[in-house]
This record gives sequence, structure tokens and C-alpha cells, in this order.
Amino acid sequence: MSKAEKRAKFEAVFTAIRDELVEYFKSQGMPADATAWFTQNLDYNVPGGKLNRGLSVVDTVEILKGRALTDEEYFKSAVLGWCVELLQAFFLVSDDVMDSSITRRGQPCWYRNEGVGLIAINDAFLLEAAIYWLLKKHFRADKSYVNLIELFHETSFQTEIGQLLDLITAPEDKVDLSKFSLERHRLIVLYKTAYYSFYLPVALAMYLCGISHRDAQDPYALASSILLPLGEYFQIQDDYLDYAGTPEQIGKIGTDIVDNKCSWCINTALAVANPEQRAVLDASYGRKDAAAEQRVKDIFNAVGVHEKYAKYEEDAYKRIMGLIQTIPEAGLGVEGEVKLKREVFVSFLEKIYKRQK
Ligand code: DMA
Ligand code: MG
Ligand code: MG
Ligand code: MG
Repeated sequence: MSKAEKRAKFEAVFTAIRDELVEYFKSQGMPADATAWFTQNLDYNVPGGKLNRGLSVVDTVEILKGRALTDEEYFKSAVLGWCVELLQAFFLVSDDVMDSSITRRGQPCWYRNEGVGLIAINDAFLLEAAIYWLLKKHFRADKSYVNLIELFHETSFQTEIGQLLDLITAPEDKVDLSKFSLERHRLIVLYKTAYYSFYLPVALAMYLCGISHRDAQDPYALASSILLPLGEYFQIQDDYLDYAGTPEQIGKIGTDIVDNKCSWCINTALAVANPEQRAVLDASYGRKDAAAEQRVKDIFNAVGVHEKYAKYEEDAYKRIMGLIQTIPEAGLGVEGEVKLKREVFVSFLEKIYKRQK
């Protein structure tokens, strides 16, 4: 199946669950205006992204089982994939409010639409609530049900901790670059991105395939030892593209410099800036002013952030490929159960290596 066909098949499942959710709204006696609002919330915020996270659930189940999925297996995997995309939509709608962002996926951020504004906060909650409604509808009778629910709750908690760290490290009114460091950055990105974007989709697939936890050589612990570094690499790409990507390319206007974010780029520049460059960064970073933002970008260019990123990306790729080799070639797991395989991680890494958006 081509990439486009895979995507279309996955998108067809979105239409089905969107209709289920909208039917539920109607069954509760919700009036037409509320139903239309909720439908628009789903259509605007859930399906328009790269779908990397959602498709990864389906891909991982296929790799783990080592064969084509039955229609029912496909549908269930895809529902879990869309639950990850709903979680992502919940985080992005709120992230764009908190980051004062302008565009997302090539369209205005949801909260910037006429008449939406801070109603976006409740719309984000509704996107989250839809996850648990869908899990109950489709997995209530499944052995994995409690594990799936717990995993969504724990991962949400981790992501919200990460967003807190991200936001309090970037106060709007008090720029203090001496508070930034690569250690602080690592903690922020681990929590705000790596768990929900990388560990979550793979662990969901593992639970769905009935892989059990073990005291020694736990397959979930091994998976996370590879997926968390992969998630850190992914967020460093996001930070780099925020500065180096064009809005046409990345579908969003970068706001990290203006927002005083503790991003990989500023930490990289701070490590090598000379005193004059440092003075410009201190005076210009985190200012709501396009000229100041340009001065920061000029310093990033001058100190070689592009070159340092290219080197980082090569090193990260090799390092993560090395981590993947720690999985036994024959897979890891209990005899008679589905086993964890290297290919799960290789396929994930290949999806994001040298990404431009
Ligand atoms: C992404 O952080 C993290 C979450 C939980 C959405 P970000 O603000 O760098 O994301 P983006 O660049 O997409 O706004
Ligand atoms: Mg943001
Ligand atoms: Mg953010
Ligand atoms: Mg970003």
C-alpha cells in the first residue's frame, strides 16, 4: 500500500469515530448550534497534521504481529491512533493559546477564529474527553482496557508537567538567559514531547498486542529507553525548524524567540557566543519586536546554529540506531507472546530523520 493509500485508509476511521462522537452529542439532546460547534472543533483540530503519531500505532501493531491485520484489528489499532491524535489536538489547541501562536498546520490557530477566543479552552477539554469516551466504547471488554486508560492518564500528566516547565522557564515579562541550560532543555522536552509523541503510540500498540510487563528486561522499559531519546531528537528538530523553517514549509509561524523559550537554538548559541553577541542576545531575546527577533536570528546564523544542528542530527541518528541494536535480533519477550522487535524503532526513526516539517 502506498503512503497516500495508508493515510486515506486511516482517515476513513476518523470519519467513523467523528460520526460516533457527533451522534452521541445528538443523543444527549444537544441543540444544532452546539453539535455544529463540536463537529467543527473535531474537523478543524484533529485530522490535518502529519499523523505520524496516530499512524505509528497502526504500523507498530502490524510490525509486532508480523502479518497483515484483520479488519477488526486494523479498526481497533486505528481508533487508538486517533485517540493519540485527539490527545495531540487537545495539547496543541491549548499550547497555541499559551504560546500566543498565529498559525498551525497552515491555517489560523483555532483560538484565533472569529467567535472562538477563550472558548478554545473548553474545546480542548472536549477533545480530551472524547478519548475516554472512545476507549470505553471500543475497549471496555478488552483485557488491555485498564492499561490503555492508565497510560493515557499518566502520559497526559507528564505532558502537562512538561508544559509547566516550558512556560515557567519562559516568563513573558522577565528575560533572564542565565536560567537556560541544555539540562533544563532536556527535562522540558522529555516531559512536554517525548512521552506522548513516542512512548505513548508504541506502548499502546504493545498493550493491544498483549505484551506483558516483566521484572527483569521489561519490554516497556526497553522501549522507553529508545523512544525517549528519539522524542528528544524530535523536539530538537521542532526547535530548529521554529527558527530555520519557513511558515509554508512547517505550517506554523515560529514564535520561540519572541516567546523567550528555552529552545535548543538559544542554548546552542549561548554556549559559543562572544561577549558582544551575548549582549545582543540579552537585549533582544524574548522581545515582542520583529527587529529584535531578526537580530537574534542573525546571531544564530553567525555562531553556526545551522552547522551545529546538522552535526547534532547525524550524531543523534547514529546514537539512536545504536540503542536499537540493544534489542535482541530475535526480539524481546516471553515465548508464545508477541515480541518487541527492532523494526518498530527503525521505522519510527526513518519517519523523522531529516524531516523538513
Ligand atoms: C510542543 O511544544 C509541546 C506540546 C505539548 C504541544 P511547542 O510549543 O514547541 O510546539 P509547537 O512548536 O508545535 O507550537
Ligand atoms: Mg507552541
Ligand atoms: Mg509550547
Ligand atoms: Mg516548537
